[in-house]
Amino acid sequence: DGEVKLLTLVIPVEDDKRVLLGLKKRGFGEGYYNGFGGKVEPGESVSEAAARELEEESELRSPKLDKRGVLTFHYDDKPKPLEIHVFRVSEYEGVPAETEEMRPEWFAFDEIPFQKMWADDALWYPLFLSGKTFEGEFYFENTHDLKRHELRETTT
Ligand code: 6U4
Ligand code: NA
Ligand code: NA
Repeated sequence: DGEVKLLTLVIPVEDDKRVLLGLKKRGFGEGYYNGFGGKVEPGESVSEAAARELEEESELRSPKLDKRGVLTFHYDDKPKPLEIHVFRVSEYEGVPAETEEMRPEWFAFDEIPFQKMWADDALWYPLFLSGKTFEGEFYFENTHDLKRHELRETTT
C-alpha cells in the first residue's frame, strides 16, 4: 500500500467538439457528472485499469488511451490522497450504454455542466479540452468544498 490511492479518469472526446460524461449513480461522487474510472487494482497498470473501467462503466472499448494529466486530491475526510490519472480517448468501439454505475450523456465543449460536477473540474477541463497536459493538487474540506489548489501545464 502506497502513500496515495491510484485512480483513473477517462474522458471520451468526439470530433474535438463533444465529451462523453456519465451521471454517477452510486458511490463516491454520486450525483455528479464525471468521466469514467475507478481504482487501480493489484497487478494492473494504470492504463489497463483505465481501459477496464471505461468498458465496465460505459461499454466503450478503446485501443488508445492518451494520458493527459495527473491530479492529486486531498480530502480532509480520507486517510490518503487520491492520485487520479486522466486520459483522453478519441478512438473507441461500441455505443455508450447506461450501466449500474453511470448514465452516459454527450456534452458540447461549451455546455459542460460544471455546476453538477466536482469543483476542480471547471479549473482543469479548459486545459484538457484545449489538448494541453497538466498536473495539479486540490485540497477539499467536507468532501465537496475546494479550499485551495495548484495547477500547471506540463510539457510532453
Ligand atoms: P467501486 O465502487 O469500488 O467499483 P471504483 O469504480 O473503483 O469504485 P470510484 O468510482 O469510487 O472507483 O472512483 C472514483 C472516480 O471519481 C474516479 O474515476 C476518480 C473520480 N474522482 C474522484 N474525485 C474526483 C474529483 N475531485 N474530480 C474529478 N473526478 C474525481 O473530476
Ligand atoms: Na468508478
Ligand atoms: Na472498480
